[in-house]
Amino acid sequence: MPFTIDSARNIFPNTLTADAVPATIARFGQLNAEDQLALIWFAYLEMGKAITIAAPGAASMQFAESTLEEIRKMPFLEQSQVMCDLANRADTPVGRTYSTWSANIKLGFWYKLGQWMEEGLVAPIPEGYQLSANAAAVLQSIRTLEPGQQITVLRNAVVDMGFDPKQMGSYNRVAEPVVPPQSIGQRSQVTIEGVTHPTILAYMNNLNANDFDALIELFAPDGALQPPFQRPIVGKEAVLRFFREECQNLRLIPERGVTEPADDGFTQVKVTGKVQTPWFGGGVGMNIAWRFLLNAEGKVFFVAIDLLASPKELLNLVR
Ligand code: 45D
Repeated sequence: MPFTIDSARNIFPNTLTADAVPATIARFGQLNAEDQLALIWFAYLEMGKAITIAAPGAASMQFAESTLEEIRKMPFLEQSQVMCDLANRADTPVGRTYSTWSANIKLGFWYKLGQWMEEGLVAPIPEGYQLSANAAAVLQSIRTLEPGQQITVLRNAVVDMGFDPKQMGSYNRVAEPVVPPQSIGQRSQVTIEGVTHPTILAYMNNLNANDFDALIELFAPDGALQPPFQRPIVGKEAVLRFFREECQNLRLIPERGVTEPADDGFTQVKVTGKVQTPWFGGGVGMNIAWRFLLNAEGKVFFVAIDLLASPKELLNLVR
């Protein structure tokens, strides 16, 4: 039977992903807005002791600047209301603007607000704020996660805020401009124990070099990419847009993998290794698997990127 995107999602079904991340996010989503904000604040403070955000430069802030200025000028009570409205996904002007932003701009916006909260320019979480029992339990589960999973929980919490974009009709998405790809002489070349397929090596090297135009040519026209805990993004145009909006300055450090024949002349390849985000640099290495299905022409028909349950999974290359 020929592969479909749906059947391709099941290659290497033994791969154990970090289910604690969506489970934690679901519990977080049940909390009231005040608890959500306070919880993130406490989690962020605690994590800040172990891992520092390398933020300056990770996002260009000019896109959120006018909204940030507007908030800075508000009295404390109004600032708190704006933050609660975002957590509540309320239909407000700020909530609508927020929804037009790429994930990176949303993160940069909260990063700035967090700094201002520390400096006393934006309403703090009230001193002595008592988390509800449920919120305290969610915070406790976040503490037990590994750093790569903790930063994914924080990221997903931020990305989910703001007014529901599906209810907004048509709007212009706001993302940072795409930086030019690294010059050929500067590029690093990965090596992967057990994998020599040129498409796989070129995938890693082009993504590391921000060369999205070369990267997308590795995909089949109907090819798909499935980011961690998301539905597949299908078709070259949509995948290219995702690369340009969400994938600048990632560092992929694949370590090992397996290559196996599949039906219809397809080839399945699983690679495991680390990925670093520009937000935390070398401070946090996420344990990642790439599950590729290449068509008979050697083009990417499907690739899933999974956040792994534990470092032990880096060695799990069985079918
Ligand atoms: O509410 O091969 C306050 C793909 C309190 C592409 C706050 C990939 C109040 C293909 C503290 C102010 C992309 C899929 C909030 C590979 C409050 C591919 C602020 C994978 C919110 C490999 C909170 C890439 C703040 C991966 C400032 C896996 C929180 C990338 C900041 C993963 C949190 C990147 C930050 C991750 C989190 C980045 C900066 C997980 C960043 C996380």
